[in-house]
Amino acid sequence: MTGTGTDYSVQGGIAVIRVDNPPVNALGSHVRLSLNELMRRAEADAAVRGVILTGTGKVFVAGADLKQIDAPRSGPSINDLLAFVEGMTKPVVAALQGLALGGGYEIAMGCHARIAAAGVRVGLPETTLGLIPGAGGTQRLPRLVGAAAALDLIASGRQVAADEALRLGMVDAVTSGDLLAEARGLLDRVPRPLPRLRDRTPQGPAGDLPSARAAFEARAVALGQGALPAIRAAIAAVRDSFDPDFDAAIAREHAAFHTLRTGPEARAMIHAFLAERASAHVAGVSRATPRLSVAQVSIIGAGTMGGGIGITCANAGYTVTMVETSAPALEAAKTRIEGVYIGQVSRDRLTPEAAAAALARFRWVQGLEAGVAGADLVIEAVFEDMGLKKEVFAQLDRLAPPSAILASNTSYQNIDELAAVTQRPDRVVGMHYFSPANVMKLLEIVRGAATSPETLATVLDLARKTGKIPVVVGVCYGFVGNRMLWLRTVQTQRLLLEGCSPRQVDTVLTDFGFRMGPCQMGDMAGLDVAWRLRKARGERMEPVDTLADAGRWGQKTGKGWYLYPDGARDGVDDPALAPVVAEVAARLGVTQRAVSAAEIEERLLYPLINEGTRILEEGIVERAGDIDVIYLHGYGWPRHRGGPMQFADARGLPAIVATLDRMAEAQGDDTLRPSALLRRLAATGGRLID
Ligand code: 3H9
Repeated sequence: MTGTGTDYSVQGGIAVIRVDNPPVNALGSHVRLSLNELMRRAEADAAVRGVILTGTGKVFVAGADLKQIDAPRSGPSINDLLAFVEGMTKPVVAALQGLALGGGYEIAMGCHARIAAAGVRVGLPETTLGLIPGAGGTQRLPRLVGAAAALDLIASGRQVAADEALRLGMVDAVTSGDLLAEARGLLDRVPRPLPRLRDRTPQGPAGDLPSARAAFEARAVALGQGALPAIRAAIAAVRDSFDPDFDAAIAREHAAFHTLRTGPEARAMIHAFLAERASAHVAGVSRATPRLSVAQVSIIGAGTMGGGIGITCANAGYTVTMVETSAPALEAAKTRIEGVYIGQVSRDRLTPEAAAAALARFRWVQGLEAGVAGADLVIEAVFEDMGLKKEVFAQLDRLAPPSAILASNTSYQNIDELAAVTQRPDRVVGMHYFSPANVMKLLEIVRGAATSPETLATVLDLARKTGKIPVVVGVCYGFVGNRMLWLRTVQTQRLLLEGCSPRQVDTVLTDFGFRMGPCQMGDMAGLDVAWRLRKARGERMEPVDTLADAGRWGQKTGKGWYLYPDGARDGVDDPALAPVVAEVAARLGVTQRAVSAAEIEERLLYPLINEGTRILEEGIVERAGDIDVIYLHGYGWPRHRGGPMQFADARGLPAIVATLDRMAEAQGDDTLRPSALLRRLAATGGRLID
């Protein structure tokens, strides 16, 4: 590779321009400037009769450089490049040797013809980042595949395999032979005058668009609020492709792209994309870190959580031993797990063969000794009780092969204390799955003080192989997600006491973009769960425990914060609830009042954010983005709001600090005071996200 991110060579009268900008050949400014220059060089070189544009590695070009998306631009743009290519006297063929996404596929559309290696995928995923294609994609794709199909591809952002791309007309040829040789052949066949998409009119009657538009707007709503501005802009831009003034439509597309790029949704969604990738980088772990080989996983405790973990492992090809203390418990687990597979087959999520193959990977064993013999990884998923967990860990250490990793699925407990009861603290780690474990993507991987890089690397690999999004966190009570969520729980209860209805509280969060609010979540999970734990500890939380006392446990008892007549899943408001809560408030001396939606939002989110900054301060996570990944994938934080840390930056740290101070005063609760980190960043104009 040269410093330009490109390579240029002339072979037999054909200039081959190769993008070579690892890791994904993104269109950084150096690549953009160099492509502009190299096309001009090829056009000017009398010895060149045609140009092949190709890439290096698995990716042709992954599109705009998202890490530079905010950098000021100078020099010719990709639109300038494509306008130049379309005006060239020599044919240019895009030879797609790997994925062509976003700006990458837009460049290919600006060439005179396109050929793809078999196995290549192409697509315009910009809407998934809150953007629209901004280098002519909304104008050229309708001319290639028709307006309705173009809108479908742009609004879904889906990647299209080579065969389908050929069928749709997105590429002119697909080859499993020598791509460059085939591209040369295609160059010779390009008709004269050179075909330019700008000269075509979009295929398909313009009249089709209104109905397509309605369908896409409906889809946009279903996708969530984050996608809406981008999808609406995409609909408008594709409609614009019927304007015969191509250059004017391109200019409008560019303006719309720019508006979205600098808007809140795209900023948040691009951050989410990059944070997900950044969280894969873990201090002390690299590709060179040795891995322990894992084929057999033993799961101790075959309850709902253990069963879910077993399913994810079996689906990924591991042999899974489910371990229980009694035969009936094992039998119940077996029935439950088989039920999950039957459900997946009946919903067409899995073929009967795949379900049978996964089930065949399970072994059902009673007792620890037989259960962990031969295990490479043991995941403990017993009742959340430290005494019990320590006992289990001490036994596991005696019984499991000395090389085996011992993981705990605890949601709260101290991994170092568990490691201390074993002779292999380097091989002890936390694997905090979220319920239901076979569905939820997030996995908090808890690194203890002694956890070795090999152990971490091994469980990280397993997590990815099982389709999880792992985030490494340090030891603290509740780790990252639950520790922060507790602050929201406290505020929810205080808001309810102060006179907010469950609906008011929930609506603020669903308007924010969450699928559910805290009361709806509580009703779903069961209000009795935490109530029982508190009772055992002699603690109380109001008003929720008054509801639990009265048997209002949520959906399972037909009433909780809401009523669920006839087993309904969506709760209806209960007029009898407010007086019950008002009585508790009066007993506790809490004055009820009208609380604004803005205050509810601040109280539900700012203390949680504040706790996130303490977690960051304590080094429990490596970077603020890791907290966001945890909230995006484990707690339903809407993607177009970036995650709690990105949201805090966007909202403005000084405003959050001032509000937290006010809240601490008003509630007489100094734990609500802003963290030192938050205060410092707010005072110095700093940000949580680098
Ligand atoms: C666009 O094109 C706008 C245009 O319409 C208009 C302007 C021309 N930029 O995902 P991975 C990094 S919008 C910068 O783990 P994989 C990533 O952060 C763009 N960096 O690999 C990571 O870095 P690190 C439309 C990027 O093999 C490394 O590459 N395009 C970009 O699993 C590896 O990433 C898209 O939305 C980027 N565009 O998957 C495509 N992409 O090593 C976005 C990745 O520091 N990209 N990185 O952690 C992808 O979907 C996947 O990365 C891809 C490879 C499928 C390409």
